[in-house]
Amino acid sequence: DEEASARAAAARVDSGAPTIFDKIISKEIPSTVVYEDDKVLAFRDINPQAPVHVLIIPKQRDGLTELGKADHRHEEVLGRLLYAAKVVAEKEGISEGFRVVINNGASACQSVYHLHLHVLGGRLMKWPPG
Ligand code: DGP
Repeated sequence: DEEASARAAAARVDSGAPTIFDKIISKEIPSTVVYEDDKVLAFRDINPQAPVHVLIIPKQRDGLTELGKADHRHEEVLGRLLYAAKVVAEKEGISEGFRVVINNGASACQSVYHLHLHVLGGRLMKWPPG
């Protein structure tokens, strides 16, 4: 109904509140980790949109609720995230064709406000995306 969809939309706005990804980082919520180092964690998306669908997140959110909030201090971790996407693609055997996506903000369907890259592959990735 209308109230439920208004609530859902409000929940998709960047409030700066902790997200479920904190509990994934702390392992309070289980996830299937495919790559991890000191700065980033990569795990399988719970709702995969392709045969391979991995999320890559900074272990320290540090204000990076969304890409649009990035500051110069985030440049290093942004590079680490993108490089991790390449490493994950290799590990998953999709180096030949894969897609990296960042949904930024409610109108781009961002639902978790802890910056994350989607790495998608294992099928033909059509263009343009929806
Ligand atoms: P986005 O819409 O770009 O904010 O993507 C958020 C993604 O996070 C979405 O594809 C589903 C995924 N997700 C949400 N909650 C969980 C969870 O608890 N575990 C895992 N593995 N993925 C989750």
